[in-house]
Amino acid sequence: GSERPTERVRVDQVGYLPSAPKRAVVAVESERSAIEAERFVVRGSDGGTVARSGALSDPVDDPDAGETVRRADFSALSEPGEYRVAVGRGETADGDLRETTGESVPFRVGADVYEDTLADAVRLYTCKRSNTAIDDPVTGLDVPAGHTQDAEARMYFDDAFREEGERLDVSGGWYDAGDYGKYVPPGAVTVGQMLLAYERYPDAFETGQCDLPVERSAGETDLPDLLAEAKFELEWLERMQREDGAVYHKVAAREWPAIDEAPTGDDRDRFVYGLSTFGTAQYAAAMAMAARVYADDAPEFADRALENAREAHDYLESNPEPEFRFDAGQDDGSGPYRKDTDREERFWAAAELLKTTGNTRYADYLEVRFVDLFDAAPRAPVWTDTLSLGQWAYLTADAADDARADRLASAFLDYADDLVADIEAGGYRCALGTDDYHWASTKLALSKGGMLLLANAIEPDERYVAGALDQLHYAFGRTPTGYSYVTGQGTHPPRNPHDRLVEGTETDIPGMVVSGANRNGDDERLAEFIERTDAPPAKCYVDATESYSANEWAIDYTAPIFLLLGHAATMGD
Ligand code: 9MR
Repeated sequence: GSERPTERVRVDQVGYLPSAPKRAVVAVESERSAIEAERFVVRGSDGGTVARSGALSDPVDDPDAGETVRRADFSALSEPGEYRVAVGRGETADGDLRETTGESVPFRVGADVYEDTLADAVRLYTCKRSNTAIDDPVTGLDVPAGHTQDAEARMYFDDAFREEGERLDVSGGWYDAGDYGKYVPPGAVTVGQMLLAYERYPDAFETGQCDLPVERSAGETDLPDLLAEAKFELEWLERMQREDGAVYHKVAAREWPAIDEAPTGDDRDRFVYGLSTFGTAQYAAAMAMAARVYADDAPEFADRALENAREAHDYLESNPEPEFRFDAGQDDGSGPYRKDTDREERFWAAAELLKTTGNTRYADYLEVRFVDLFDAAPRAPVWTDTLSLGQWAYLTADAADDARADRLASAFLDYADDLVADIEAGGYRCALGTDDYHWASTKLALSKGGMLLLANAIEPDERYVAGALDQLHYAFGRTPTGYSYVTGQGTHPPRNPHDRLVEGTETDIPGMVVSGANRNGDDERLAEFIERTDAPPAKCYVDATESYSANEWAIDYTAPIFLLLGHAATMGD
């Protein structure tokens, strides 16, 4: 691992928008030490001029961080530039501190502060295209197409249509994470979150905004980069659909490649495994969204996507019981992504189809099968639970029942009000509760932030927007560890992500959101750290390659960032 950050004043290491609230957090007391700090100053990063100063807030206990913190509020600073926040005591004649006891890393204020991050996040997926030659001048990534064996992957088992051992072309799609597996649930949810961000903030996502390191195929050339990238995954998802509409679960080998194996070095046989109704439903939802989003720019593709969604939904209607088709040995070289219920996903699928087609048969299906879910409290979407994506689709559908849509809208506002209260009570303004510091906690914080923006679309409220931006600030380094949890962003990003492509090609790929603080220590390296340091939940993090439960990235960890960065782009205008 790398040296842990030592600054006691934590800021968003990327920066702040001129018009947005700006806060730094200083740990005045923690498990190991205390510092005296009453005032803050914001200095130009040249070290000289004082741009802003003031009193720190009263101390707040943040038990998840094991700290007492005070906050510096410098929201009124809107002049673009590079700054640091310093804290300490006393006041000199020119308004500076008499004694400085702590200082932040430098950060920027500017309308464009997150532009590069957004470009990094989009092109990251391109770099992660499987079976694709990538020659990228930006990252230096230069890999021939790996896993060409995906063009003739073997069916592991499928009693309905194919024989064991039969071949299927499942090339394309992104590698899931630090491994080379390709899985339907996180793939469909990631695409869903990208398309949702695009639908909310179409102007934030442009054609040519990130200089993609691949030749665009015909039909992709006029698409905004984000949509070109999502389409690449959607085309892989299509290949995973069976003739009867059901969707296979994943593509992987029977053993894990070593951590430093480059894609071309891994010539293990690849298999198509499993099938699930929850994954089939997530597929149907993503395809139904694609039918709307691509209708103008890629109409043929949009029509096909709708057909795919309908067929998947027909399968679900004729197979009402949840099914997770598991064959012995299928998890030997890949993650399980297992879920044994599928109600939230069926809800999402039918709601997206209703929104896209206006056909009330989908509304009827929801009424008959899932009426209780109209009144279930919204929850931040993740691959294990996409209910709120369905609720959002329903409440924004023209064909929705007005009374139900209104009730759902107020449920989103209730969710947002509760979350804002939690955010305001915590020292770091992080949306995570004590139990949320588990595997992929950063993703959850971002996803919760996105829920606030959906609420804001229902009823604009600056507290919602501020709370959403606070989750970006967390991801970009205003954290109890002092780390940014996104590669390439800020002064202290993860430098040793658990990632085979990075490790095997010795490149750095910016824009990867890593799992982050994980109190459960689900790998040996992290467990040892927690045991040795007795770290509080929000500090259970190591920047170490071996730690796959704290420092791995995944397609669905970065996905919720697009909604947040999309909104931020509209504020920078
Ligand atoms: O992101 C997944 C997390 O929610 C689960 O708790 C964890 C254990 O099953 O798996 C994570 O997903 C991994 C997947 O199974 C395989 N590819 C890497 C993913 C990120 O660690």
